[in-house]
Amino acid sequence: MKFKYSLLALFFTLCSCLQDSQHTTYVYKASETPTIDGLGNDACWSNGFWLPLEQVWLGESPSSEDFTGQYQLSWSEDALYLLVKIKDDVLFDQHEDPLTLWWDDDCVEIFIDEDNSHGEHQYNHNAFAYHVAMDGNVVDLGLDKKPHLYNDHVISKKVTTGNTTTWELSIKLYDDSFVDGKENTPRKLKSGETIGFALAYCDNDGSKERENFIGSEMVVGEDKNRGWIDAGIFGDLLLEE
Ligand SMILES: [Ca+2]
Ligand SMILES: [Ca+2]
Ligand SMILES: [Ca+2]
Ligand SMILES: [Ca+2]
Repeated sequence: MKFKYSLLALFFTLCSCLQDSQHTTYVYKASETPTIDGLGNDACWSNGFWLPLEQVWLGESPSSEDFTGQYQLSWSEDALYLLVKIKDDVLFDQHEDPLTLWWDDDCVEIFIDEDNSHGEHQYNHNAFAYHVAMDGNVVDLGLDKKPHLYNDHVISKKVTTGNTTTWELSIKLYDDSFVDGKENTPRKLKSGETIGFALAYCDNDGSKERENFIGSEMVVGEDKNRGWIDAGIFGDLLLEE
């Protein structure tokens, strides 16, 4: 009987290990604040250390002509910096209104849980899921369950050459005391802290709905489109000097 319980305990330990499989990324402080111009030629991007954006969250696995993605991260006291290089054969922005079906247009999606608390964040600000549209609008859901623009949270510029678009972004961190429609102060970033983070790209090349959703994190289980609800699937960013 005791053996049976030990096996059961082992099973649940393995399950929790699998659920807790988020990877840790060390992110180094920028010696100089990068200029957000989509060029990616700042000192903080010069080490060439690219991370893959390759986990299929929705749709079939895309061909290399259809989609490839990689990214770099850096930080300062004031913001997290992100350089994203996306190869996408067709850039598609079908909904001009940023608050209409924003996830069905080509967009970069940035998930931030500033205190890495994990947990549910669908209609609260325990974490944010910023959809950065082709025109730079930034959308997430508010406490009223409606989409809002958070354009001052994420500043972005992108440059497209052929099939490749380089997005350069700076992201301010707001904690869970954030109130929609009120004045809120972003918090400072500091060395040694851990931030919950994931990145994704919604790829649509002309369909009614997005064709692929490719994320940075491996999500266990059948339903991999959980980042907009569950901060537990995010990875860990460890900020270093
Ligand atoms: Ca730059
Ligand atoms: Ca594509
Ligand atoms: Ca949180
Ligand atoms: Ca596309």
